[in-house]
Amino acid sequence: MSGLRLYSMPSSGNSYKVRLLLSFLGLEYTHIACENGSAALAEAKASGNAPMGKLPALHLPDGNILSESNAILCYLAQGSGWLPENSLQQAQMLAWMFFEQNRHEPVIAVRASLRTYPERAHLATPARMEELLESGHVVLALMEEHLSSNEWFAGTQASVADIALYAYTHTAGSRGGYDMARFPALNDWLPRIAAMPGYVPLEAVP
Ligand SMILES: N[C@@H](CCC(=O)N[C@@H](CS)C(=O)NCC(=O)O)C(=O)O
Repeated sequence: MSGLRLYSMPSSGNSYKVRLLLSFLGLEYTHIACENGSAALAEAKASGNAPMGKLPALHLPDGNILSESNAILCYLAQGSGWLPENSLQQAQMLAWMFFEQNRHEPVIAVRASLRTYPERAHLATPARMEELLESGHVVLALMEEHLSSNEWFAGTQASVADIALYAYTHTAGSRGGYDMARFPALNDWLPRIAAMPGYVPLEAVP
């Protein structure tokens, strides 16, 4: 697969998921960086290069544009070991990816963004931050419970569910202020991902 163009936000976990899988797969692509609040982001939205108004957006060589990070992961992973072959494991993988979008990202990424982006600081009331802290610890505890008896989220090897969940979990302590010491199995899983060939950190933007 060549001729891929990725519109992505350097600081965003959703965009990082796609950059990480592209790197694991060894796929070349052109990267268009559109940081939060930048003119490049406004231009990407206005020009239709981010058709759903959000990043990441992956432009395929045939002109199709894919939105939604987890959908992009599933597309890119076709035919690779990052998608389990067995339909039960595929459903388990999707369950964790829906969990990531419905329960994890809206809490853990949101708390991190309230602490990171100055223009959002006025939304970080003590009550909201406390609520996001408590609900985030519940989400992380669910992951911890699974990882206490499983090496990966679905199947016997890493899948795109692991990438989806890794993106905002690996910075949950540093950016989100979560107490990661409570989650030993999570702390074992994070370096398993980072040790895989082709791994790139969030900050390594092409
Ligand atoms: N569910 C979407 C969420 C995408 C999303 O919220 N992207 C944010 C960055 S994390 C964005 O593009 N924000 C720019 C804006 O809203 O103006 C996905 O997983 O791709």
